[in-house]
Amino acid sequence: MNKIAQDVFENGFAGPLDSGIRPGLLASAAEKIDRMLEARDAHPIYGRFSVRDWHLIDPEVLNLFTDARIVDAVSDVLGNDILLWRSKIFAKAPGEEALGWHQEWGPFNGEEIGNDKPALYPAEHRRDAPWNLTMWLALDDVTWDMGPIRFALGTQKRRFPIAMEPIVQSEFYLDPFRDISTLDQLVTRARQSALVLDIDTSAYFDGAPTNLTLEEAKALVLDKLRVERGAVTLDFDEREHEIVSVPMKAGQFALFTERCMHGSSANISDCRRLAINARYTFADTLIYPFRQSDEPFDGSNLDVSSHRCVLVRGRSLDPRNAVATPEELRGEQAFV
Ligand SMILES: O=C(O)CCC(=O)C(=O)O
Ligand SMILES: [Fe+2]
Repeated sequence: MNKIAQDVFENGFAGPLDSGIRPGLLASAAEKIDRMLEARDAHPIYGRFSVRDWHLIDPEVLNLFTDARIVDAVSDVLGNDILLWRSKIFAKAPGEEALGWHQEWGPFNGEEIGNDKPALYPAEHRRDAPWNLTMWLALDDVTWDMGPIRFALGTQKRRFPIAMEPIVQSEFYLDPFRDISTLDQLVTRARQSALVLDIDTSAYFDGAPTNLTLEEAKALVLDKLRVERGAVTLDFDEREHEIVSVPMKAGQFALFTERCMHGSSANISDCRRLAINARYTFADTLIYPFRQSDEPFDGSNLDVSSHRCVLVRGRSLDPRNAVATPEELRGEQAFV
C-alpha cells in the first residue's frame, strides 16, 4: 500500500500534500468564490444560496478538482474509477468560532441538520469499508490561528454516537448574527436563506411587522429555528485523543475519510480562511437515486434533479448515475 493510502487507513487522513494547481488559478477561483459569497447569489442549479457544487457552474472551480496530483492521490486510495459528486466551500470569517467535532459516516444523509436522506448507496461489497474520500483544499495560506482543519488520529475505526438536539446546539451551528448590524441586513440574509447553512429561512419575515428592532428580529429568527434539529456528537472527549491540526499553504490539500473525527478550531486571526472540499467516491456507488422522483431533495434540502457527477478518472460504472466528464462540463460552462 502506498504512503497516502496507508495514512488514510491508519490515521484517517493524509496531508498536507502539494497539488499542482497554479497560483493564478487558485487566486482567480478564490476571488470568484469571495464574490459569490459576498453577493449570496442563488446557485444556478439549486435556485437558492448554497456553498455546494460550484464546480458544476464554474470551470475554474472544476479545474481545482481535476488537478492531476489531487486525482492521483485520490486514486491511490479509491482506485481507478472515480466520481467527484460533491463540493463545498468553507469560508471561516475572522473571529468565527470552532466547527464542532463530527464524523460523516458514509451516506451523507443530512443528519447534521436533522435529516435522513442518504445521498450515496455503495456497491454491496463495499458496505463495510469507507466508500467516500474527502479532499480539503486551502485557497488561502491557513496558519494555526486561522482555524485549520483538525483530526482526531485513528478515530475512523469507531463510530461515535450522535443525538439530534435543537439546531442551535449542534456541531455545525455558527452564530447567524455575527456580521449583521441592521434589520435590513438580517431580513435580506433570511430571504436569501443565507443565515443558517442549508436551512430555508426565506419566509421567516413574511407577515412580520416592518417596525421590528434588530433585537426583536433576531428573537424572531431564533424562535423559528426552534423547530430545527441538528447532530451533536456524543462520547467524544478531545483530551483522550491525539489531535492533529493541519495548517497549510494555499494550494496544499488534505485527504481524509470523513469517518475520522474532524472539525476546525476558531479563527482567532484577522484574516478570513477560505477552503473548499471535494468528495469523491467509487464509480460503482449509486448517487442520489431519488434525483428524478417527485421529491428530488437531498439531505441538505437542495433540489438535486439537475445535479451531475463528474467522472475524474476511469469508467462510470452505474448507468443510473447522471455523469459528465470534465471535458463535457467545460464545453457547457462559460468562463465568468
Ligand atoms: O473546513 C472546515 O472548517 C471543516 C471541514 C469539514 O468538516 C469537511 O470538509 O468535511
Ligand atoms: Fe466535515
